[in-house]
Amino acid sequence: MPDNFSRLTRPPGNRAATGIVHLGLGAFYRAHGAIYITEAMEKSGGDWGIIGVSLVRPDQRDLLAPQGFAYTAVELGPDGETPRVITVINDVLVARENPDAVLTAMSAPTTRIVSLTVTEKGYCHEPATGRLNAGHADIVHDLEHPDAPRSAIGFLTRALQRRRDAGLRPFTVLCCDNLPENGKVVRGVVLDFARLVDPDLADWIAAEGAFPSTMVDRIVPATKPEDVERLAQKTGTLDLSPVMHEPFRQWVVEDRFVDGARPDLGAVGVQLVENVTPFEHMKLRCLNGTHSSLAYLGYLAGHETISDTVADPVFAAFCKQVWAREIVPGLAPPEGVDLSAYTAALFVRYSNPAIRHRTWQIAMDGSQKLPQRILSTIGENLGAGRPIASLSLAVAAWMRYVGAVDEKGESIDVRDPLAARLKSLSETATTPADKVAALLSVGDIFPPALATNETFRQTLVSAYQGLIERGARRMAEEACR
Ligand code: CS2
Repeated sequence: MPDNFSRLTRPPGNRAATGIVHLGLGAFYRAHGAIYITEAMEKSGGDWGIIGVSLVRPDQRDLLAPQGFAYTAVELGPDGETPRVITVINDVLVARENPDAVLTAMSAPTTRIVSLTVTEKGYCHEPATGRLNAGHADIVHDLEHPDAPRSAIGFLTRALQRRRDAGLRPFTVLCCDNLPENGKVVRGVVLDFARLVDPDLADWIAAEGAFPSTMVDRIVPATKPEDVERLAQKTGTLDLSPVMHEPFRQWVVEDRFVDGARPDLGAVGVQLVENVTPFEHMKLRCLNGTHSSLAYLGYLAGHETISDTVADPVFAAFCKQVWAREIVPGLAPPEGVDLSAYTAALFVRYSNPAIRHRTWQIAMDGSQKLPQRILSTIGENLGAGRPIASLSLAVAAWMRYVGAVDEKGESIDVRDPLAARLKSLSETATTPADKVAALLSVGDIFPPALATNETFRQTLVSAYQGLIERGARRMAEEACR
């Protein structure tokens, strides 16, 4: 690590008062929402400074505090890198260390929005149904310890309760995770949870709260030590927690905020709409659906990143034909959007060699991602008589991946809340047909109609068999015929 540079510090200047508490201060939010908010205040003012919250680990706070919570967002463009210092974060709290400080910030009268990027698994819901998983260890804990919650859902509900008890208006809950109808999902789990605590509270939240759905898009690969080093060489200043992102960005938000209180998002390119669902479907299925497909197949074929995977002509052709044959035909595009132009632009984004987005990173948490990214498309295609072979190959590749041994016989570091269960299901079964049947029985992932569909099962078995006998690359090639 470079040590001959001075550390980045917050540049002097006005600091906006806090109006937003953000749960889950990962690289994605710092490279997306935080930049839009910065620009909205530059354009139109407002007190929308952000208190970031890390739910568990202190790392982000420890890296950002000595920098006055300033950090660099580096745009990785075709013509090089453009760094920009972002100063919209006023403080970072670590919920596990001091849950009361987080609840206090969320309950402050000046806090009007609580936004979230806590990843798919952070909603403690059942991915197949979208309802609260009341048996989730963190939910059980939070019901017993309401003033020291662990889950985002426990924090949201307790803070809303404190606000109601203090006679304050609720904050708007702004979900920025890749879930379909993400506002509805978070509203549903908060109401399920609140009902277990106090039915009147649930009624108040249902009547007064706002949970607009959003579609978020920007490719943000994890920052690597060499990125930190390169940035320091370029700027002469050491930032230990920069974020790296592609030039493209999109944020589509339903314009339903409590009392209309929000930054001037429309002034900086955020699309404020009535209904975000068509945008979410398009993005989750076209982008995230192929991202996950390329992640499992590409990883098994030995490719380190998405750009490496699509530089391989077999996977480039595979990706394009999945869009054309299996994803786009079932989509109702948002008004004015040409889906073939949209997917062509996605392909250019995937190909950006400056973005070293690892297949292993995208492969994480597949149990939480498959339903909305891939399985919903397969289910609809089956109903409509459209093909499912290539997306089923991607599901079979996920099944092979969670068995935790790659094509060379080396072990895979599978990160997934269900990793242990999936591995043991896969190991206990012997034949491909048994492995497929065992994994299809995981009801948190596969809805019953899909798990019992004979066409789907048979397609998976032959894809799984093919992956073992001929490997991912050959199978992707055959899928294009
Ligand atoms: C990726 C997403 O890691 C993943 O699962 O598919 O983070 C993807 O890069 C973003 O959704 C792009 O907007």
